[in-house]
Amino acid sequence: MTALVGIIMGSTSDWETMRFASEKLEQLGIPFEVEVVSAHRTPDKLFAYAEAAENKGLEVIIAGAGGAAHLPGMTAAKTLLPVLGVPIQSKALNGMDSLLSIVQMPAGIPVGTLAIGKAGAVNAALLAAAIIANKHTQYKAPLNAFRQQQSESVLANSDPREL
Ligand code: RP5
Repeated sequence: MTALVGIIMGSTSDWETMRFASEKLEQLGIPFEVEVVSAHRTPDKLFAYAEAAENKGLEVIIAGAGGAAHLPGMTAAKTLLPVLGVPIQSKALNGMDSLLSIVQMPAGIPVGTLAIGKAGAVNAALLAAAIIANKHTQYKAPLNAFRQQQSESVLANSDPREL
């Protein structure tokens, strides 16, 4: 099945966060691909990836990076596909560096920036799914089922002392 979502990240060390995006897309049955692409260490690969993305069938790119996190912004600069940025929780500055370098894009090249860390990775997958479900409506049912299951689980555990 052709991948609809591309999950890219600046380093293999980002996988411990980005795997949550991959797990969520898998749960929803949305085809995706995963690749390490570094804005700084492999800049030519980044350009090639972003330029080829649309033609190979990708519809959304999720880009996770930490520190001087230029991957989402540079990817967005080289493709018209929507790019969702996930700031990795860096060790030195706890992800504030990642967040600010992803979110503060200049007007003209948008990156949809999610929360730092796991929540951002999960929500990037859910947002990608919502975007894709506008055209591929078969993905609305799993998205709805996820929301319903999430509500039921919260309602079923309303007394935290019982956990
Ligand atoms: C960024 O530098 C990566 O996205 C990663 O979050 C960070 C550190 O990379 P490693 O030194 O762990 O490879 O480019």
